[in-house]
Amino acid sequence: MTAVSAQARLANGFGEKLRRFRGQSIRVQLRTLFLRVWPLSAFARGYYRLRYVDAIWENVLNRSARRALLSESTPLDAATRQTVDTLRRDGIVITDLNTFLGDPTATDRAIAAGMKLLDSEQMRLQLEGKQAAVGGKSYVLRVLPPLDFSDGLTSLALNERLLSVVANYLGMRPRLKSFELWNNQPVDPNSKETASMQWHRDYDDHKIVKVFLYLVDVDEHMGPFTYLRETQPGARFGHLFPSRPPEGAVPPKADVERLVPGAPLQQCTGKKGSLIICDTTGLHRGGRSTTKSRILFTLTYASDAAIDPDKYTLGENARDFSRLSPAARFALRQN
Ligand SMILES: O=C(O)CCC(=O)C(=O)O
Repeated sequence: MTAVSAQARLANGFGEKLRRFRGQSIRVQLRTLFLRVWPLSAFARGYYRLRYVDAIWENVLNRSARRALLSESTPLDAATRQTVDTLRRDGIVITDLNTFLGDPTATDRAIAAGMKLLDSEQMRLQLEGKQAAVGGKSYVLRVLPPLDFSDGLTSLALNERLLSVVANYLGMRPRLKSFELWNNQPVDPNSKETASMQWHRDYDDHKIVKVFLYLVDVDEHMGPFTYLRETQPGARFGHLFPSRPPEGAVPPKADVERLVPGAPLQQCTGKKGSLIICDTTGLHRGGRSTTKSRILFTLTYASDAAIDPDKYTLGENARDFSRLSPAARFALRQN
C-alpha cells in the first residue's frame, strides 16, 4: 500500500467514526466523551460494569419486570417453549414469519407494509442523496415509522408469542427499544468492513433480543445476518471477547475465527419472510451487501437497565392501549 493510499484509508476511517458519532443522540455523544476522559472514565466503567452483574441486573434494576413476568399464569405452548429453549441454547432462532405466527398471510402483509415505507419521503430523500439520515451507518438507510396498531409490523412488535419468547428468554417482561426498516445499500467489494459488518457484541444491555425479518430474499452476497452460536451470556463461548460496558466488543476477525473452536457459525441466508430472533450481546455481524439492496424490518427488545433511549414513536393510531395485552402495554411503558 502506498503512503498516499494509507493516508486516504486513515482519513476514511476517521470520517466514518465521525459520521457515526454525529449520528448518535446528545446523550450517547456525552457518554462517549465521558468514557474517554480519565479519571471520569474509570468511575463510569465501574458503574456500568456493576449494572450488568447478573444479581443487580435481575433483582435490582429489573425487579418489577421480573415480577410482571412471574405474575403470568398461562403456561407456554409447545412451540413457544421450543423457541425459548433454542434461544437459550444457541442464542439464535431462525424460522419464518408465517410459521411463527401460524398465519399464512403474515409475510405478504409485512412485505406490503415494508414496501410502503420504502416508498416513503423519508426513504426517497436518502436514496436521492445517497446518504443515511438516521443512525451512524452510512450504508444503512433507515425509516423509523411511528407505531400504528392497525399495521402488520406494529402487530408483530406487540405479538403475544414474540413477547412471550423474549420475556421467557430474558427472565422478565421486555421493553420495546426500536422499530425500524433498513435498506442496506450495496458497498464496493474492496471497501473496508466497518461498523456492524465486523464481529461485535452489542452494548445497550446485559442481554438484548433483536428480531430481523427479511423483506427480500437474502443470499450470501447480500450481507446475511451471521451469528456465532453459544456466544450469548452464560453460554459455552459467552466469556470470549467480553464487552466493556457501556461499550460492546469488536474483536479482530482473525482472533474470533481462531478462538471460537469449531466456529458454530449461523449464516442466515434466507427467503423473504425469514425471521431471526437472537441475543445480539452474542458475537454477530452482517449487512455488507456487495450486490443488491438488503431490505429488512428490525425490532429490538431489552430491559429497564438498557442504556440507550427508546428509538420509536407512537403514531396517531397508537394511543388506545386498552385493547393491548398486559405484555404489550409493558413493552410500550404503558403499565
Ligand atoms: O445488519 C446486520 O445484519 C447486523 C446488524 C447488527 O449487527 C446489529 O443490529 O447489532
